[in-house]
Amino acid sequence: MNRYLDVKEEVARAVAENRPVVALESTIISHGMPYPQNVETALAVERAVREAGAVPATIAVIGGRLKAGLTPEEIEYFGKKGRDIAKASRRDLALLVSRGQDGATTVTTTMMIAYMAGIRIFATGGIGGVHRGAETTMDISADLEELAQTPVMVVCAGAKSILDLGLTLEYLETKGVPVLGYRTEELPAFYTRRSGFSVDYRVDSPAELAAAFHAQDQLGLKGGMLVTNPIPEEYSMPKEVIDAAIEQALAESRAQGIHGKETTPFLLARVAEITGGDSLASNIQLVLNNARLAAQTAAEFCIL
Ligand code: PSU
Ligand code: MN
Repeated sequence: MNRYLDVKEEVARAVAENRPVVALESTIISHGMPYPQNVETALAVERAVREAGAVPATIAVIGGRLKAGLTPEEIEYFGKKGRDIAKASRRDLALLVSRGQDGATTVTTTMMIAYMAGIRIFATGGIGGVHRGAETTMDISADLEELAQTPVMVVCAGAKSILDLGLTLEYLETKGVPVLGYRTEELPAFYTRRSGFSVDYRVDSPAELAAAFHAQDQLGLKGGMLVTNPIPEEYSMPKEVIDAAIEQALAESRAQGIHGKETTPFLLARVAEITGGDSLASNIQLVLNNARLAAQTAAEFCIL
């Protein structure tokens, strides 16, 4: 076991006994939603995982320790400190550890720490990807490279169209990452169920998802698998509303010269502010929906 890793007792026991565990990220808490809804959501997501029969393991870096499984007090701490906690991607881990600092884990570092802890299934809201204009900025999320190399299944609601979804799919294809649609042929776009882009495969049950991931493992293929689960119809947002908010946020980000690791949090926060409470309510519901699917899939994966 990695000497910098602390696996919460309940999580370690479940992993050792081959019971279902679902990893959850902490950037969504510190950078993805405002306080106190971020804490309420993180706790509700953990409850949803439990109700679906799995053990939740929210992942973060605290005082330079890699944590697989947080206490409610630690979740409160990450929510309250919000953007004062460093967003931790792969390139940040060594420095956070050597300096004994805190970090909110993105999809990338959550996958890494989950895998170190023996956790194979991870639920979140949306992944990072190829940004619009990446042909000049080269802004491509490390999440895509992590999906290419770390064998963890990521259950998400697609990606927000703050990204170039077409280029994101091309990148994943190049890297050999299967993109599955849960009960859909079309890639969902986070707040909306449709994007106009096709997924690689439609999959209709948690058992089928688990079987695909198991086969990938047995084949010795090293990378991850991306499961895209559309937001439930009743919580999805009108496409025009969300598109207009995204265009406005992108224009502001360009005007203010936002770049690097600030881009995604800036765009997420502005879209949430422009659309008010509506997008936050949708965001919460889609994460809960993903947590349930991940828990069901983890239960199926355990018995293979
Ligand atoms: N997209 C969302 N919500 C999020 C993120 C992305 O809709 O919370 C977060 C995730 O933690 C993701 C990270 O891993 O942003 C990607 O950041 P970047 O684009 O800087 O790699
Ligand atoms: Mn980036």
